[in-house]
Amino acid sequence: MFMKIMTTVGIMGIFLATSGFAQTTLKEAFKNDFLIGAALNEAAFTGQNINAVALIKTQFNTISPENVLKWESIHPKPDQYDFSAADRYVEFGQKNKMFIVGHTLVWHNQTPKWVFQDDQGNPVDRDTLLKRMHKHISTVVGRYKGKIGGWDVVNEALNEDGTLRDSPWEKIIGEDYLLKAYQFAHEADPQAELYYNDYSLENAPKQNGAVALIKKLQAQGVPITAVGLQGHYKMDWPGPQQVDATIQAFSKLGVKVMITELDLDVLPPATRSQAAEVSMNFALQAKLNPYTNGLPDAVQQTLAKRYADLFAVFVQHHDTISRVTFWGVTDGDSWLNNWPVKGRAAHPLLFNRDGKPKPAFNAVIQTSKLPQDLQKLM
Ligand code: 9MR
Repeated sequence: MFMKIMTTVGIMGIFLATSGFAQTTLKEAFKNDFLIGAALNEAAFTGQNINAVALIKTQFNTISPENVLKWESIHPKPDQYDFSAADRYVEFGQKNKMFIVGHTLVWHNQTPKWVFQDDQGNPVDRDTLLKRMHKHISTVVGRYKGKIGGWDVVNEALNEDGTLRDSPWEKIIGEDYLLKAYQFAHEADPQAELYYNDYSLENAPKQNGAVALIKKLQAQGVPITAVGLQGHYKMDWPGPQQVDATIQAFSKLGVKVMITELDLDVLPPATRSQAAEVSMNFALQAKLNPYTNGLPDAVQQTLAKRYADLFAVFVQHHDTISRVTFWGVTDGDSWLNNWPVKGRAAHPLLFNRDGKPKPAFNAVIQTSKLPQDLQKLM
């Protein structure tokens, strides 16, 4: 099956290269398969980054907020909400008729300490934290009711071994904090899609933990719409077959699968870990930062092939996959410029620092059914 897909991809590549159809856009190429999106930073959705805005409008039909809807941004103090940036993000999506994603309601990162503490700095009790969670979710989801189409309700609740992460949410409330978060979100906007979002769900232990978690939530009556595979991938991990098996494992639960934060790290690994754990930080060394003057052709081609292999799997599963979102618009925006080593030149996306499409862009377009449909017409 894989060989067949790969051969088709190759033939289509030649067809496109000679026909000039590679000039199509991502959202056009995949319009019959899934939504195509990008995570936006403030410079993008406020219009300050004019080049990014042009790219976003042309290429994408769904957006995610890279940081502005996180707890610390939107609710920095107990009685203080700041919706200024988030409102502009949502307005940008509405104005451009895009599917607007909310990221994220309940997470252990980018959540202020006060959420879990009383005035003396001691941990609050279960009831207090549940009340805070309820207030936060009903306020934020309520504000964007009917505008934000789907929410990453709980983000990264699992450890790499598939057990529940020992986060302050889990420690103070207990494991039903997840059930409560989904119930509160559903109550605040019954029409909104509800997602569980995490990284390295392609690895068996974590995947098994996630499958068990989703089944449990479903048994408790949570209308969970989709599982988000973040897709912070390496060049050698996960393999296309591993991604294929992961999509199937979640699809069997009757939920959609979304690729929510896609990027491919071409830089030399600073760690063997496959986790997108934001707390990791290693010292900058020249050997870890080889592409400061741009990506050499050979690496561009390897990146293009890797993207094509992954998209071939996504397209094959177009019935299950509802959205593929890149974590950033151009390479210059990517969080990978600062993680897990600060100050590197990262090249993980489809558009370079000048906003020009890389060879990976055409390789991705060529996996869509669009060229196949065109060929039928010839
Ligand atoms: O891209 C985000 C970066 O700007 C922030 O500094 C970082 C801090 O936690 O979060 C990044 O986004 C993360 C996302 O919210 C959840 N999955 C992992 C992403 C990359 O770290």
